[in-house]
Amino acid sequence: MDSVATPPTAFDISGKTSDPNTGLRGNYAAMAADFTVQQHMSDYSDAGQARWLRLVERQLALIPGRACDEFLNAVLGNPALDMRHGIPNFADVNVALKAATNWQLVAVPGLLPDDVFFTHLANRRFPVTVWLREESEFDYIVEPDIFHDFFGHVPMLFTPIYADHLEAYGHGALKAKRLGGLDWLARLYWYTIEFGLIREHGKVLAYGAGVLSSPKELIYALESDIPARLPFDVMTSMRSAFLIDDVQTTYFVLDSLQQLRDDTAPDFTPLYEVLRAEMA
Ligand code: HBI
Ligand code: FE
Repeated sequence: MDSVATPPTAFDISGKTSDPNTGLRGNYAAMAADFTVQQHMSDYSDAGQARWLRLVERQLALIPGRACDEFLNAVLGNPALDMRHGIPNFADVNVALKAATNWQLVAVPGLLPDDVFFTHLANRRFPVTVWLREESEFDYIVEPDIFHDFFGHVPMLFTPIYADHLEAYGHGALKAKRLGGLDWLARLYWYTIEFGLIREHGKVLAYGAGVLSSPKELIYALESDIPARLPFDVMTSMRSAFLIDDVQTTYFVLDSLQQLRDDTAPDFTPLYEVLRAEMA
Protein backbone atom coordinates (compact mmCIF):
# COMPACT_ATOMS: atom_id res chain seq x y z
CA MET A 1 0.00 0.00 0.00
CA ASP A 2 1.83 3.13 -1.13
CA SER A 3 1.68 5.85 1.45
CA VAL A 4 -0.19 9.04 0.70
CA ALA A 5 2.01 12.10 1.18
CA THR A 6 0.47 15.19 2.82
CA PRO A 7 -3.18 14.75 1.83
CA PRO A 8 -5.12 18.06 1.81
CA THR A 9 -6.85 17.01 5.02
CA ALA A 10 -6.47 13.79 6.91
CA PHE A 11 -9.81 12.44 5.76
CA ASP A 12 -10.94 14.80 3.06
CA ILE A 13 -14.19 13.24 1.91
CA SER A 14 -15.85 16.37 0.57
CA GLY A 15 -18.29 15.42 -2.16
CA LYS A 16 -17.91 11.68 -1.61
CA THR A 17 -20.88 9.48 -0.85
CA SER A 18 -21.05 5.95 0.41
CA ASP A 19 -21.42 4.30 -2.95
CA PRO A 20 -18.83 1.55 -3.41
CA ASN A 21 -17.03 3.44 -6.17
CA THR A 22 -15.77 6.12 -3.82
CA GLY A 23 -14.53 3.49 -1.40
CA LEU A 24 -16.17 5.14 1.58
CA ARG A 25 -17.42 2.59 4.05
CA GLY A 26 -20.55 2.72 6.11
CA ASN A 27 -24.22 3.19 5.44
CA TYR A 28 -24.86 6.89 4.89
CA ALA A 29 -28.32 6.29 3.46
CA ALA A 30 -30.14 6.45 6.80
CA MET A 31 -28.27 9.39 8.31
CA ALA A 32 -29.80 12.62 9.59
CA ALA A 33 -28.88 16.05 8.24
CA ASP A 34 -25.98 16.24 10.71
CA PHE A 35 -24.71 12.84 9.47
CA THR A 36 -25.73 11.03 12.65
CA VAL A 37 -27.39 7.59 12.63
CA GLN A 38 -28.94 5.29 15.22
CA GLN A 39 -26.68 2.70 16.82
CA HIS A 40 -28.54 -0.61 16.65
CA MET A 41 -26.93 -3.13 19.01
CA SER A 42 -28.68 -5.88 17.01
CA ASP A 43 -26.47 -4.96 14.03
CA TYR A 44 -23.46 -6.51 15.74
CA SER A 45 -23.00 -10.21 15.00
CA ASP A 46 -21.64 -12.76 17.47
CA ALA A 47 -18.47 -12.81 15.36
CA GLY A 48 -18.26 -9.02 15.64
CA GLN A 49 -18.74 -9.11 19.39
CA ALA A 50 -16.02 -11.77 19.70
CA ARG A 51 -13.68 -9.70 17.49
CA TRP A 52 -14.36 -6.63 19.65
CA LEU A 53 -13.41 -8.53 22.79
CA ARG A 54 -10.18 -9.78 21.21
CA LEU A 55 -9.28 -6.23 20.12
CA VAL A 56 -10.04 -4.88 23.61
CA GLU A 57 -8.17 -7.59 25.53
CA ARG A 58 -5.10 -7.24 23.30
CA GLN A 59 -4.97 -3.49 23.77
CA LEU A 60 -5.75 -3.57 27.52
CA ALA A 61 -2.71 -5.82 27.97
CA LEU A 62 -0.48 -3.22 26.30
CA ILE A 63 -1.63 0.09 27.85
CA PRO A 64 -0.26 -0.17 31.43
CA GLY A 65 3.02 1.78 31.42
CA ARG A 66 2.29 3.15 27.94
CA ALA A 67 -0.99 5.11 28.20
CA CYS A 68 -1.16 8.41 30.06
CA ASP A 69 -2.70 8.49 33.54
CA GLU A 70 -5.88 10.22 32.36
CA PHE A 71 -6.54 7.47 29.82
CA LEU A 72 -5.69 4.60 32.20
CA ASN A 73 -7.79 6.03 35.04
CA ALA A 74 -10.79 6.31 32.70
CA VAL A 75 -10.47 2.89 31.06
CA LEU A 76 -9.63 0.98 34.25
CA GLY A 77 -11.55 3.07 36.73
CA ASN A 78 -14.82 4.09 35.09
CA PRO A 79 -17.44 1.31 34.86
CA ALA A 80 -19.07 3.13 31.93
CA LEU A 81 -15.88 2.37 29.98
CA ASP A 82 -15.63 -1.32 30.80
CA MET A 83 -15.29 -2.59 27.23
CA ARG A 84 -14.85 -6.22 28.21
CA HIS A 85 -18.56 -6.95 28.30
CA GLY A 86 -18.96 -6.27 24.56
CA ILE A 87 -19.44 -3.46 22.07
CA PRO A 88 -20.54 -0.41 24.07
CA ASN A 89 -23.99 1.09 23.75
CA PHE A 90 -23.37 4.80 23.20
CA ALA A 91 -26.59 5.74 25.02
CA ASP A 92 -25.33 4.06 28.19
CA VAL A 93 -21.89 5.69 27.96
CA ASN A 94 -23.51 9.08 27.34
CA VAL A 95 -25.10 9.12 30.80
CA ALA A 96 -21.65 8.95 32.45
CA LEU A 97 -19.96 11.16 29.84
CA LYS A 98 -22.50 13.93 30.26
CA ALA A 99 -21.96 13.87 34.02
CA ALA A 100 -18.17 13.89 33.61
CA THR A 101 -17.58 16.61 30.98
CA ASN A 102 -20.95 17.36 29.34
CA TRP A 103 -19.87 15.67 26.09
CA GLN A 104 -22.05 13.26 24.15
CA LEU A 105 -21.15 10.51 21.70
CA VAL A 106 -23.05 10.60 18.43
CA ALA A 107 -23.24 7.53 16.17
CA VAL A 108 -22.02 8.13 12.63
CA PRO A 109 -21.72 5.89 9.53
CA GLY A 110 -18.03 6.70 9.09
CA LEU A 111 -15.89 9.61 7.96
CA LEU A 112 -17.63 12.99 7.90
CA PRO A 113 -16.96 16.09 5.83
CA ASP A 114 -14.62 18.40 7.75
CA ASP A 115 -17.19 21.09 8.56
CA VAL A 116 -19.70 18.49 9.81
CA PHE A 117 -17.06 16.83 11.98
CA PHE A 118 -15.84 20.09 13.46
CA THR A 119 -19.36 21.38 14.09
CA HIS A 120 -19.97 18.30 16.23
CA LEU A 121 -16.77 18.89 18.20
CA ALA A 122 -17.64 22.56 18.69
CA ASN A 123 -20.90 21.40 20.27
CA ARG A 124 -19.26 18.82 22.55
CA ARG A 125 -20.46 15.92 20.44
CA PHE A 126 -17.91 13.25 19.50
CA PRO A 127 -18.69 11.28 16.31
CA VAL A 128 -18.17 7.55 16.85
CA THR A 129 -18.31 5.22 13.86
CA VAL A 130 -20.87 2.42 14.34
CA TRP A 131 -19.26 -0.36 12.26
CA LEU A 132 -16.46 -2.71 13.33
CA ARG A 133 -13.51 -3.72 11.16
CA GLU A 134 -13.43 -7.08 9.33
CA GLU A 135 -11.33 -9.99 10.55
CA SER A 136 -8.87 -9.30 7.74
CA GLU A 137 -8.30 -5.80 9.20
CA PHE A 138 -7.72 -7.05 12.74
CA ASP A 139 -4.22 -5.60 12.92
CA TYR A 140 -4.61 -2.48 10.81
CA ILE A 141 -7.31 -0.32 9.30
CA VAL A 142 -6.96 3.02 7.53
CA GLU A 143 -10.41 4.49 8.18
CA PRO A 144 -11.59 4.87 11.77
CA ASP A 145 -13.93 2.09 12.92
CA ILE A 146 -15.74 1.79 16.28
CA PHE A 147 -12.68 0.28 17.95
CA HIS A 148 -10.40 3.16 16.91
CA ASP A 149 -12.99 5.79 17.78
CA PHE A 150 -14.27 4.30 21.02
CA PHE A 151 -11.15 2.70 22.51
CA GLY A 152 -8.82 5.41 21.20
CA HIS A 153 -10.77 8.64 21.58
CA VAL A 154 -13.62 8.21 24.09
CA PRO A 155 -11.71 7.65 27.37
CA MET A 156 -9.87 10.97 27.05
CA LEU A 157 -13.23 12.78 26.76
CA PHE A 158 -13.73 12.05 30.47
CA THR A 159 -10.80 14.40 31.31
CA PRO A 160 -12.15 17.97 31.63
CA ILE A 161 -9.15 19.88 30.30
CA TYR A 162 -8.91 17.57 27.26
CA ALA A 163 -12.67 17.85 26.72
CA ASP A 164 -12.46 21.65 26.83
CA HIS A 165 -9.53 21.65 24.39
CA LEU A 166 -11.39 19.46 21.91
CA GLU A 167 -14.40 21.78 21.91
CA ALA A 168 -12.10 24.76 21.39
CA TYR A 169 -10.38 22.84 18.59
CA GLY A 170 -13.76 22.35 16.89
CA HIS A 171 -14.43 26.10 16.99
CA GLY A 172 -10.90 26.79 15.78
CA ALA A 173 -11.22 24.36 12.89
CA LEU A 174 -14.46 25.94 11.66
CA LYS A 175 -12.68 29.31 11.77
CA ALA A 176 -9.60 27.84 10.05
CA LYS A 177 -11.81 26.59 7.25
CA ARG A 178 -13.10 30.14 6.75
CA LEU A 179 -9.51 31.49 6.78
CA GLY A 180 -8.10 28.80 4.47
CA GLY A 181 -5.97 27.37 7.29
CA LEU A 182 -7.65 23.99 7.68
CA ASP A 183 -4.80 21.96 6.18
CA TRP A 184 -2.50 23.27 8.89
CA LEU A 185 -4.98 22.81 11.70
CA ALA A 186 -5.64 19.24 10.52
CA ARG A 187 -1.93 18.58 11.10
CA LEU A 188 -2.26 19.91 14.64
CA TYR A 189 -5.12 17.44 15.23
CA TRP A 190 -3.04 14.65 13.74
CA TYR A 191 -0.02 15.30 15.99
CA THR A 192 -2.08 15.74 19.17
CA ILE A 193 -5.54 14.13 19.27
CA GLU A 194 -4.53 11.29 16.97
CA PHE A 195 -0.81 10.69 17.62
CA GLY A 196 0.09 12.83 20.62
CA LEU A 197 2.52 11.78 23.35
CA ILE A 198 2.85 13.34 26.80
CA ARG A 199 5.51 13.28 29.54
CA GLU A 200 4.07 12.31 32.90
CA HIS A 201 6.12 11.57 36.04
CA GLY A 202 9.24 11.56 33.88
CA LYS A 203 7.97 9.03 31.36
CA VAL A 204 6.80 9.54 27.76
CA LEU A 205 3.28 8.10 27.44
CA ALA A 206 0.52 8.11 24.82
CA TYR A 207 -2.66 10.19 24.79
CA GLY A 208 -3.34 10.16 21.01
CA ALA A 209 -6.13 7.86 19.83
CA GLY A 210 -4.25 6.53 16.83
CA VAL A 211 -1.41 5.43 19.09
CA LEU A 212 -3.61 4.10 21.90
CA SER A 213 -5.79 1.99 19.58
CA SER A 214 -2.96 0.38 17.61
CA PRO A 215 -0.86 -2.43 19.15
CA LYS A 216 1.98 -1.83 16.67
CA GLU A 217 2.05 1.95 16.90
CA LEU A 218 1.71 2.02 20.70
CA ILE A 219 4.99 0.14 21.03
CA TYR A 220 6.68 1.84 18.06
CA ALA A 221 5.77 5.40 19.13
CA LEU A 222 7.12 4.90 22.64
CA GLU A 223 9.95 2.39 22.30
CA SER A 224 11.42 2.46 18.78
CA ASP A 225 14.55 4.54 18.18
CA ILE A 226 13.45 5.29 14.59
CA PRO A 227 10.93 8.13 14.98
CA ALA A 228 11.79 11.62 16.21
CA ARG A 229 10.12 12.66 19.46
CA LEU A 230 10.05 16.46 19.57
CA PRO A 231 8.79 18.80 22.28
CA PHE A 232 5.28 19.83 21.29
CA ASP A 233 5.23 23.09 19.36
CA VAL A 234 2.16 24.42 17.54
CA MET A 235 3.98 25.88 14.53
CA THR A 236 6.32 22.91 14.11
CA SER A 237 3.38 20.52 14.18
CA MET A 238 1.47 22.59 11.62
CA ARG A 239 4.53 22.61 9.34
CA SER A 240 4.87 18.81 9.55
CA ALA A 241 3.17 16.87 6.78
CA PHE A 242 2.01 13.36 7.64
CA LEU A 243 1.05 10.05 6.05
CA ILE A 244 -2.39 8.71 6.84
CA ASP A 245 -1.62 5.05 6.36
CA ASP A 246 1.73 4.47 7.98
CA VAL A 247 3.38 4.92 11.37
CA GLN A 248 4.65 8.43 12.03
CA THR A 249 8.22 9.59 11.46
CA THR A 250 7.75 12.28 14.10
CA TYR A 251 5.81 12.44 17.34
CA PHE A 252 5.25 15.53 19.49
CA VAL A 253 5.51 15.29 23.28
CA LEU A 254 3.47 17.53 25.60
CA ASP A 255 4.65 18.51 29.07
CA SER A 256 1.00 18.48 30.20
CA LEU A 257 -2.55 18.69 28.88
CA GLN A 258 -2.55 22.22 30.27
CA GLN A 259 0.19 23.02 27.73
CA LEU A 260 -2.06 21.80 24.88
CA ARG A 261 -4.92 23.93 26.19
CA ASP A 262 -2.70 27.01 26.66
CA ASP A 263 -0.67 26.74 23.45
CA THR A 264 -3.78 26.46 21.27
CA ALA A 265 -5.78 29.19 23.03
CA PRO A 266 -4.47 32.21 21.06
CA ASP A 267 -5.98 33.43 17.79
CA PHE A 268 -4.30 31.41 15.02
CA THR A 269 -4.99 33.97 12.28
CA PRO A 270 -1.43 35.43 12.37
CA LEU A 271 0.02 31.91 12.39
CA TYR A 272 -1.80 31.08 9.16
CA GLU A 273 -0.34 34.26 7.62
CA VAL A 274 3.18 33.15 8.58
CA LEU A 275 2.59 29.65 7.21
CA ARG A 276 1.07 31.02 4.01
CA ALA A 277 4.03 33.35 3.53
CA GLU A 278 6.41 30.41 3.95
CA MET A 279 4.68 28.60 1.12
CA ALA A 280 4.99 31.53 -1.27
N1 HBI B 1 -14.85 12.08 10.42
N2 HBI B 1 -15.96 10.36 11.51
C1 HBI B 1 -14.87 11.13 11.38
N3 HBI B 1 -13.81 10.97 12.21
C2 HBI B 1 -12.69 11.75 12.11
O1 HBI B 1 -11.72 11.60 12.88
C3 HBI B 1 -12.65 12.76 11.12
C4 HBI B 1 -13.77 12.91 10.28
N4 HBI B 1 -13.77 13.84 9.34
C5 HBI B 1 -12.71 14.81 9.18
C6 HBI B 1 -11.54 14.54 10.08
N5 HBI B 1 -11.56 13.58 11.00
C7 HBI B 1 -10.30 15.40 9.90
O2 HBI B 1 -10.66 16.61 9.30
C8 HBI B 1 -9.64 15.66 11.23
O3 HBI B 1 -8.94 14.48 11.54
C9 HBI B 1 -8.69 16.81 11.15
FE1 FE C 1 -9.31 9.23 15.27
